[in-house]
Amino acid sequence: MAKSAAPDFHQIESLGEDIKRYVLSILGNDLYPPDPFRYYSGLAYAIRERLIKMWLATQASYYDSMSKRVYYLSMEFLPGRFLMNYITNMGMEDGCRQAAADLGFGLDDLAEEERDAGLGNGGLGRLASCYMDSMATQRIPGYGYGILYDYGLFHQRIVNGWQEEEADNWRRHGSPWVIDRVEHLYEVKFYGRSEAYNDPQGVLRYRWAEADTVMAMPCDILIPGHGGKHVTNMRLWAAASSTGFSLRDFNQGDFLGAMQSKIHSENISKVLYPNDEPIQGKELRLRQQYFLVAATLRDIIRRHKKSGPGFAEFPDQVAIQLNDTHPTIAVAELMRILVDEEFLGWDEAWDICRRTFAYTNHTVLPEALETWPADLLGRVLPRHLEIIAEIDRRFLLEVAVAHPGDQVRQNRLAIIDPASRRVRMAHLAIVGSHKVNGVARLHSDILREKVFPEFDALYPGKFTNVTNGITPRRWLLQANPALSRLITSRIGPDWTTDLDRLAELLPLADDPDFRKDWRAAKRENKKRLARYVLRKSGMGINPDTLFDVQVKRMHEYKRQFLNVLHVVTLYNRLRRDPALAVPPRTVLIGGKAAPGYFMAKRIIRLITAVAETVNADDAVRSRLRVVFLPNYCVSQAEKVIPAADLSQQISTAGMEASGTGNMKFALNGALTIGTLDGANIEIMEAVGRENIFIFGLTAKEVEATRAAGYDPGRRVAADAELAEALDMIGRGYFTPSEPDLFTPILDNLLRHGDYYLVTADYRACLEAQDAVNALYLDPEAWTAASIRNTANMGFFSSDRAVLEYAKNIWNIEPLGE
Ligand code: DL6
Repeated sequence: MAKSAAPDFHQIESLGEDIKRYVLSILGNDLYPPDPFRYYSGLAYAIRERLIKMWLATQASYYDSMSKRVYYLSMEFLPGRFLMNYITNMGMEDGCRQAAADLGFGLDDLAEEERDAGLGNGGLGRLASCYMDSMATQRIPGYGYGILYDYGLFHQRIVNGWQEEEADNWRRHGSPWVIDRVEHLYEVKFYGRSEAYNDPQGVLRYRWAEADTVMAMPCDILIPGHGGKHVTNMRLWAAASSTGFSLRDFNQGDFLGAMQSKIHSENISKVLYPNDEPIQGKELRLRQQYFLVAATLRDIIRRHKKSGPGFAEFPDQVAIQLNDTHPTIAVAELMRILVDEEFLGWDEAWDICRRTFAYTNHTVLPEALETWPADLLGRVLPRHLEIIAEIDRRFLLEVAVAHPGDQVRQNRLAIIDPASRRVRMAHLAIVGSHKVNGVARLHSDILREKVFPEFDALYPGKFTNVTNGITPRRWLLQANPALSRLITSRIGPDWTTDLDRLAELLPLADDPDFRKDWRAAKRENKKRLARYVLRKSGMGINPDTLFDVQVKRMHEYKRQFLNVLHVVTLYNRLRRDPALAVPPRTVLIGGKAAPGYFMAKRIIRLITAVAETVNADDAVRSRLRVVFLPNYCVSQAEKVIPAADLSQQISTAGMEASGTGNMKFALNGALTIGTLDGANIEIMEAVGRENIFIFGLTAKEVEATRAAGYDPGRRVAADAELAEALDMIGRGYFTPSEPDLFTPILDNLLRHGDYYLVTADYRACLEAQDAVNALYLDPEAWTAASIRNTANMGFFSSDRAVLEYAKNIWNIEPLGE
């Protein structure tokens, strides 16, 4: 079906006219004066129109082929901007540039008008978006399912050096990419009670009585694969009140009362929860999770019934991937539907569930392993708590058979923790799935060996690994046109869908002309970033310095503080010896701290304070500059990553599940300075030990160091440079008017044991930075290493990752041409 549909989105000739038509007819605006936002919107609608036909053809091909489909359930997606991604994947860039120019605009300027869709916190949501791109490109029949939040992740401003949060009303001016499906509303229930009754045959059954209802409206965002022929979609749910508002209350003059239930319902999809917040116990979050799950399962079952087979075939037609524990209530919801509504027996229903679900774990941080108080869950979802209790009861019988008399083990493995009466969502996900995967080899090993060893023993073969990947379309082809052009000029264009082809660049690392061109591309990107920084912050940075970049969420385990200690040490060295033989450096740091994360916000303040001092010091300012990039987001990453020389991936080993920024940087030719954590290990193996700067304790050493009772004081006392840097921070050198500002950071380090082992890794980090300096002073050697990084990144394509999921977890074949 998809095969026969001609790619009529290539109608480039009419593009200019279409844009004008949309500005007039859809947006209801004048063509003059030519406003960039209107023309961006007009272009977006023109592109969307070209895509819709291909999407319909793709959907028809799913039905025709009766293929099994995967449903990727995620509370977060982080697509960023859509326009350039659509244009790139549809191969329409030249035509769009021309059409924009004919209308008096630069295409890049129009693209800048788009607001990021920031419906995720960071790595987990961005991964989901990369997987959507790869599923579409690799023709894996599937859909993403999530929530259409009105407000995405907050917008970060830096005011007097501090983070301030502003609401991200990303759809304030509408979004051309969101297609509302008002015709497919589903009802989602909450609260009420579970009621037992006898059916006409006298069988005891349960139903959900006296529930409140909220409507879920599907909103589709199309996802074109590379080449534009296979187009899939994310279906995001928006909440709507089931009743409009109470006319009776309104007529009696109680307008606010009349609106209240409507507001209460619509709140469900109002705002994305920032992670790192203590969300356990937040009822709205639980309601969001169930809202996503209930609406999605309704939609999946509707589609399944439409295509014919009964429930026995459900797992042969449907794979559901749980992106972290967030949608895990789906296990109980599918059981409820199958047992209470479709009247299947428990054992048959349970078998269907387990064969349908698979669960990806994205973190080993204990605070992120979700648990819900049983009484809260029982109040919001009364029947689900009963079902979970029954799953638990049967599961513990299994445990008892395997380990008779081991009550302690049973308590440890129980889904409902008998001591705290909390529902452990990870346990429910593991028990209810046929596969559980971590997201990098080390992470998967830690899950198996440390976090869930007893589950692994109970279910041999259930735990597996799929190392994360990133889409080369957005993260190289689109974000880095200069380098993409150069690569394509030497090895042709096929690397965009077959990233292993980048290995053909390897011999070119020895070619001085190619290295020169490579450096020119990097310099172009650095200039582009310098213009951006100037525009956003008024600060000039020099593209002829080493760009040392750390951009990611602010978290203690990611150790931005270690980066600061390096900066302060370098600053001290330069002040002591202005002729020091190190390359001039620009240190760029960006990332959002969760609004309630005190320590992360303080670290942002420390970075801005150090930046103010260093940048104002005439003695060093040509050798060292420090920039905090406000509001790190996907569209900013697209400018920052291609410009980086050095990528900082310095988390405490064992704590970063995978990281995906590390992959984006290396793909764009940055060299990594990092610890043996997450996917850094696999990156090191791919690019070669000599093309990466690895330092610090391994995960096993971290564990042993902590177990031995680490004493940071002794370490500091033995290291004069470390002591000096800490002393400066502690006595207010960078904030003379508020000398105690950073006491809490230092207390964490020196009085509370330095859990993240910053001081333990400090000296090794400095030595690795010395090696960075030495290599950077030899541009030919640095460039060769940079080329080898890019050339060896084939494995880290999200195409490889989704094909692994398809084969080993979903049991799905990609569709043919
Ligand atoms: O798997 C995607 C991404 C990893 O690359 C990061 O290492 C990991 O921190 C992140 N995990 C989360 C988990 N949040 N919660 N809960 O964002 O996933």
